[in-house]
Amino acid sequence: MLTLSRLLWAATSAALFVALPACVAPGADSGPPPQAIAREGAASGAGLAPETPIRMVTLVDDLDKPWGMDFLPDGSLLVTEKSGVLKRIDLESYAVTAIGGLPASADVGQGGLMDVLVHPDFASNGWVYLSYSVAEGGAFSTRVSRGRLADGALVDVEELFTAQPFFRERRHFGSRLLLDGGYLYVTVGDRGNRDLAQSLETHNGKVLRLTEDGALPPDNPFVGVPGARPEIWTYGHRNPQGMARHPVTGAIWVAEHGPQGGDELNVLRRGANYGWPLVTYGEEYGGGRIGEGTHRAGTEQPLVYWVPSIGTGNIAFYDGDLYPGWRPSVLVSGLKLTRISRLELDGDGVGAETRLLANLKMRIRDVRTGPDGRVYALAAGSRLIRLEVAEPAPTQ
Ligand SMILES: [Ca+2]
Repeated sequence: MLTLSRLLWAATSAALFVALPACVAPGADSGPPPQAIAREGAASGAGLAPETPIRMVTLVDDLDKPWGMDFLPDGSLLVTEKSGVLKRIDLESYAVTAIGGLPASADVGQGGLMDVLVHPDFASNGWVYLSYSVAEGGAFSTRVSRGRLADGALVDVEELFTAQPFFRERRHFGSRLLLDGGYLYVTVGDRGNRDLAQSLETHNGKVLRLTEDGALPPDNPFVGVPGARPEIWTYGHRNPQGMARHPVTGAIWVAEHGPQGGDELNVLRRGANYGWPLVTYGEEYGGGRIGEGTHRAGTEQPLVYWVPSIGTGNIAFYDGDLYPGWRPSVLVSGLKLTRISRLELDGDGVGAETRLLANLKMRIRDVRTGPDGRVYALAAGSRLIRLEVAEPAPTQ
């Protein structure tokens, strides 16, 4: 991964991007130093091939704080709005209709109606999964329910999971959903109680694994461990809000928000500890060390971390051929350094990074590859956008 061009590229800019080797063994406490350190360059970064010009097309511009989206088999799109509304967008006419029958969610702080996930067998079973915040006695938590979408409304709605315990804090709900191999993966943030990310007694700061019906898989790593929540798949996360399955390796990759600096991209390994708050590449807001550094025995190193933070939203893999010059990549949306970060896949890890849409100053919450092979994103708190190849200006 280390190339001269990357080192030259490193000479030019602002945000630090570090790719760590993908082969760090579970529990490794002192891996080799980062293989590549690149400062994200201006477009003129030395030695880099010119990036394919990409333009952004706004398809819908009046959404109300859209948070998550997923495609239906007919090519239309379901989009959540934080206030508790689920909308269906026809991607031919761009007509927007609200879906009825939603469970009540609590629009508080960073919480609300968050992710939506369409079952891979939706055509036969109709299941749509939702994650959202719920209130109970002035405290809040993250819940996952599903319902069948029929005639513009959810029916047969059932609660599958509620993270425990509830807290009055209104942040770090996590809430990204993924179905893979019949299992439902759910991210839950630390809820602002960072030490709980290291406690197996709560669901906070964890990635959880359930069956797609919400039951407990008997082969989860902490089943039978006294005091441990058996839904836990991995722990030591801060606020994971991006999750996708690698199309080649099948591994699940998760992006999580760091504190000040230290956003991470992690590759999930069953039962592993991702370190928060014992180890981090970030620091306290306003400065100040957190934990004991960047490495610790028994904790996983991130595949990638960002200093300063880009404010990671969702992630999506891309291995299509619609965008000339793109190699298979993972796309990471940014809420703070407003852009989409495209990291080329390199074996089990990543190579060069390219920033997309960085000049537009829009927060990007979710990014997905559509069934048409094009990249869609939720941007600027109101827009559904699509990335298209910019045609060269006609010459006279
Ligand atoms: Ca970590």
